[in-house]
Amino acid sequence: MSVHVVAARPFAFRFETRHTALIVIDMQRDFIEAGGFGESLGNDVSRLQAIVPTVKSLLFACREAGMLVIHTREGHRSDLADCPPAKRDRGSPKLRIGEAGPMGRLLVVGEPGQAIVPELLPLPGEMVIDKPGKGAFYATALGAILKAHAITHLIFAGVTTEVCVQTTMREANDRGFECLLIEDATESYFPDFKAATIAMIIAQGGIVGSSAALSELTLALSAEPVVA
Ligand code: TIU
Repeated sequence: MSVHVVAARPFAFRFETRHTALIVIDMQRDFIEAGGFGESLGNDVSRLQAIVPTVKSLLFACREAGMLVIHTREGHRSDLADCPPAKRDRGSPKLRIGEAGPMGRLLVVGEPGQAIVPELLPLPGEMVIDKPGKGAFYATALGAILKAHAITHLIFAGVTTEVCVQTTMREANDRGFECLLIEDATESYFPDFKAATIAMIIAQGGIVGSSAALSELTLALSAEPVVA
């Protein structure tokens, strides 16, 4: 076994690249650009735009290391059959899921706003998982795909930290995956919520997993793997 060791908090993340996948959550125009779903909820999307270069560097590092890369996109069928009224009708957004905005129908699969931002487009062969919920395991093939690739370790990035990223990380935790959050490659519309999410993940001895900066991951990948 050749193992890389990331100096993460609260414990080191030890992983083999062939059993590890990068999961980039929902880096979609609908959350990151003006006129999308995120803005319709009253959020300032510029906070999320700021992490795009870091996520790009993370993608580059994981691709170079030969790791499996999976992208997720939140989105619903065009007939909204998989969008429960409890999700669509809550709050008082400017536009609701399925209504037309400047980037097409909000959070509908295949609409321009549901696409991943151009800077982070998947490479040919990289998997894209459309998910109707916050967690990427719910109502998707993610679990089966990870099993088929013998993946045991997951590295997480994307948006938003306390909603889809944390939900997916918790789902993964319950399914037995070792999880690492790259804290400068995730963001929230609410800085306090991002900080609280990282604190929650790493508290109690790493109750959901561990957390590290991208620089700590790239350092681990550039070092000779430890033979264990
Ligand atoms: N609103 C919010 O913070 N997030 C979402 O609705 N979805 C994701 O986090 N992807």
